[in-house]
Amino acid sequence: MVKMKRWLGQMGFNKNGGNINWFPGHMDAANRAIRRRLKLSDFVIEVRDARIPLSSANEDLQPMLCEKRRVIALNKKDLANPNIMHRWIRYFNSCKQECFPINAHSRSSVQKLLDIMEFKLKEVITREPTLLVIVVGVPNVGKSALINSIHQIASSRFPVQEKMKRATVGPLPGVTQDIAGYKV
Ligand SMILES: Nc1nc2c(ncn2[C@@H]2O[C@H](COP(=O)(O)OP(=O)(O)O)[C@@H](O)[C@H]2O)c(=O)[nH]1
Ligand SMILES: [Mg+2]
Repeated sequence: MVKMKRWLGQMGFNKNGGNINWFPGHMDAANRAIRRRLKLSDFVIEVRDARIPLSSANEDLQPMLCEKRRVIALNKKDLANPNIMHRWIRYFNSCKQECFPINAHSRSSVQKLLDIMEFKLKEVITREPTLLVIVVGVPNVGKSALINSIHQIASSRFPVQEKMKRATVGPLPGVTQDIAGYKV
């Protein structure tokens, strides 16, 4: 038993090496691909789960996300305990991190998030006709649901003839396995 413990202790359970490498290559490649796009983005909506706002963050991307104009969307607020969620909001405010609780299925809630984004980008909007907004987050936090709601709001304000490209929403993680672009 003692020998076993020592052996386990010697194994590096970290992504940078050790005998067991739990950080799969495809996750590393995805982070690199996201970083490349983050460089070009005008704004970031980082989606987290309102019930677990720290453990649903992608740690590796945080240093880069901190430098971007971003809002942390605390999604699935309908499933969160409102008292605890408000304590989290106070926590993020004390860290000077802008966060906003949303329900990706609710149009009014997503509209408020868009209003914040529009306000933060108002100076850029006057210069640039096209903006790149990145929606980023770990699997299953509701990125696709949010993108579809944004799409719906946009298409009702500015009706277009072309067919809308929808993001696939699913209850299990890993429904979307690529980085997709959506014109809004
Ligand atoms: N109750 C609730 N469910 C949500 C919300 N947003 C997304 N979901 C559900 O969470 C699951 C994952 O959503 P999805 O958009 O596919 O997550 P993604 O992997 O981040 O793209 C789906 O079953 C959605 O219907 C929300 O605000 N409230
Ligand atoms: Mg998805």
